[in-house]
Amino acid sequence: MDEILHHLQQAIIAGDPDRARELAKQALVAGVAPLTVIEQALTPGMQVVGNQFECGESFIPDLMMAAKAMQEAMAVLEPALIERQEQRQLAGVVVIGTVAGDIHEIGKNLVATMLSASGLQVHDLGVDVPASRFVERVQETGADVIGLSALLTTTMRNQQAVIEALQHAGLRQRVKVIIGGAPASPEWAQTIGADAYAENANEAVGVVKNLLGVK
Ligand code: B12
Repeated sequence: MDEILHHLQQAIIAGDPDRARELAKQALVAGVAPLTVIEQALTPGMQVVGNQFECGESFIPDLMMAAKAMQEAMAVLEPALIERQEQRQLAGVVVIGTVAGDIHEIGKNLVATMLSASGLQVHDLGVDVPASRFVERVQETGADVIGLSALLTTTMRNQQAVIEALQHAGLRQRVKVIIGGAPASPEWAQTIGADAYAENANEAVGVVKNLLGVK
């Protein structure tokens, strides 16, 4: 099992989507829990690539290939994650997306997957989502919670723009707002009037359930 996870982590670092997909399948066949695969192979693999990028040891095409490899592995793991929770009743409705101007999606996808896996109905709006689109989807779905991801210091202010748009639409009291992404913080959440912040996908599940008052 450890060997498969090690090879999978290496496939993420090497940006090899085919191998990542195959190794994710092998891990499931070997009986490894999908969450363990994510936490012990995919996330640390992406962290290595991120560190290499920050040190100038890898470049944007390398990042994109690593991201593609992670997404291929996630496509294998996601149904298994959700299947494990399929008997549970939906505990609430979440609208999630990456804010305008920002195309980072890996972390947001992970949060969306974990929330689905924990029994919530999740509407993922994708990346580069304008504030008006968040408002529309909250109206259409009657969402209880809205999740706003931002990975850039230049786009984190668009988390605030969404909160303002909700206020203008008279929806702010009806929906809880949780923010996340590398530059976000509990202090930033407080500054912009969000209800909560979570540092990672695991924490997000607990925080969202707390906001909804469910166990
Ligand atoms: C992969 C990556 C890319 C990929 C994205 C591919 C994709 N499909 O998503 C590509 C190559 C496209 C890219 C592009 C760019 N990137 Co980039 N990228 C990264 C990198 C290396 C990793 C991000 C990642 O996926 N991490 C893995 C995931 C699992 O972690 P995560 O995103 O942090 O998410 C977790 C938490 O933050 C949290 N979370 C995330 N969202 C949410 C939402 C909610 C509601 C909650 C509760 C929690 C939560 O939970 C997640 C899971 O645990 C980071 C560096 C880093 N170490 O973070 C730079 C980084 C974010 N990028 C950066 C930059 C500058 C760019 C570019 C501007 C580069 C350029 N010059 O073109 C462009 C921006 C394009 C745009 N308009 O968005 C900078 C940002 C600097 C800053 N302070 O603003 C970083 C920090 C790198 C650096 N040090 O310079 N990037």
